[in-house]
Amino acid sequence: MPATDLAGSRLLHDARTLGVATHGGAAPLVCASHLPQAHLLKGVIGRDQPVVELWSGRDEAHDKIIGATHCRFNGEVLFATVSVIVSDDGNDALGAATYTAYRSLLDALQVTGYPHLLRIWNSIPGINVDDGGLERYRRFNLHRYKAYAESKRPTESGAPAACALGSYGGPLVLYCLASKTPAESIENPRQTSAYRYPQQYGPRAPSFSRAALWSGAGSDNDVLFVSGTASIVGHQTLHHGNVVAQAHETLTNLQSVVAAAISRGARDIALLSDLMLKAYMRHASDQPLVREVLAGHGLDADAVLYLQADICRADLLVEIEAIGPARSVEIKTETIDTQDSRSRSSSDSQVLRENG
Ligand code: 3EB
Repeated sequence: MPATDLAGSRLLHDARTLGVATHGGAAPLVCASHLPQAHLLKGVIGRDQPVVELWSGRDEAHDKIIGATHCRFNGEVLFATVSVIVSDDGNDALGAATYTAYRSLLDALQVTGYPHLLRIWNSIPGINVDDGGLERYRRFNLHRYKAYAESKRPTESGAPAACALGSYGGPLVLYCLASKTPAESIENPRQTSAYRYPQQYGPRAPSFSRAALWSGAGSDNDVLFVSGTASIVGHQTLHHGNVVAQAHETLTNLQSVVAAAISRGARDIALLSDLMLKAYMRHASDQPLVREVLAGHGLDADAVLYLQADICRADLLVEIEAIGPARSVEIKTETIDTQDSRSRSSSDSQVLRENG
C-alpha cells in the first residue's frame, strides 16, 4: 500500500495549516509535501487507523527547507520537523544523530527569525537500549544539552516544554513549535526541575521545563504547553510496576503544574480538564486501566489520544502531556483511513478553540 493520499482533505490544503505529526501508519502523507511532517512509529491504541495531528494558526503560512529541517511559519509561530537516521555502527550513533538534528533545527529557527522554542517532541528509536554502557536516552540528554549550549540556548529555566518517547525503529524525529516571542517557563513544586536531576539519572540532566506558558503576539492568546509528565516526585520514580498508581500520581503532578501556571497568570485555564491530553503507555494492554483513572478524575477519557511508546525511564509505565487552550494555535487530530486512497478523514476531530 503506498502512502496515504489525503488530496480531498480541506485541512491539509488550508494555507493556515502549519504542519502535521502522523502517528502510526506505514508511510507519510504523499500529497502534502508543502507541510512539515513528523512521521512517528508509535502504536495508536484503540483506533484502527493512523492518527494525524494537525497544527494550524490564524494566518497564512509559508514553508522553507533549511538543511535537514522543514519549517512552516505565519509571522507569529513556526512549526518545524527534522529526522535523522541513526546508523547502527554502535559508536554513539544516537548521540551523533541527536546533535545533528538539534543543530539543524536550532540553526533553522535562527535563520527564519523564530528563535524561541516553545514545545518540542522527541521520538527516539530504542530509547531504553544500552549503547556501549550508557542508555540511549542518557546519550540523547548529553547531546541535546551540547547543541543547546553551543547555540547559546537556555538549558535550564527558559528551555522549552518537551517530551521524549521511544519508537520502534526508524530515524530520530523531532518536531516543534517556536515563536518570535518567548514563553514563560513553569516548574512543578512537587518535582525537582529536570535540569537539576542528580547524576544517578545520567551524566547530563535533561534540558526542559515542566511547562511553557506563551502569550503570543496579542494580549488574548495564552497557551499552556505541559511537558510529558510521569510518576516522579522529587526526582524519584514512584509506584514501580503499578500503572494505576503511576497514572494517579501523574495526574496529581499535572494538576500541580497547571495550578503553578494559573498562579503565574495563565488566562482561560482553570482546571486540567480545560486542556487536551495525550497519554503514552509502555504496554498497550494497560490502556483500559489508564482510561479508568482519567475518567475517575473527571476527565473526558474518550477525547484523549492513547499511544504505545517506551518512556524515558525504564521504570515508568505511563506519561501524559497536555496543551491548551489556544486561540493563536490550534490542534486537531483526525483518523485517516490508509486503505482508502480517496481520503476519508473521519469526523472525530478535536478543536481546542476556533480561530480568532
Ligand atoms: C521526567 O519527568 C519524565 O527529556 O525532554 C518528560 C518530559 C521526560 C521531557 C525530556 C523527559 C523529557 O523526567 C521524562
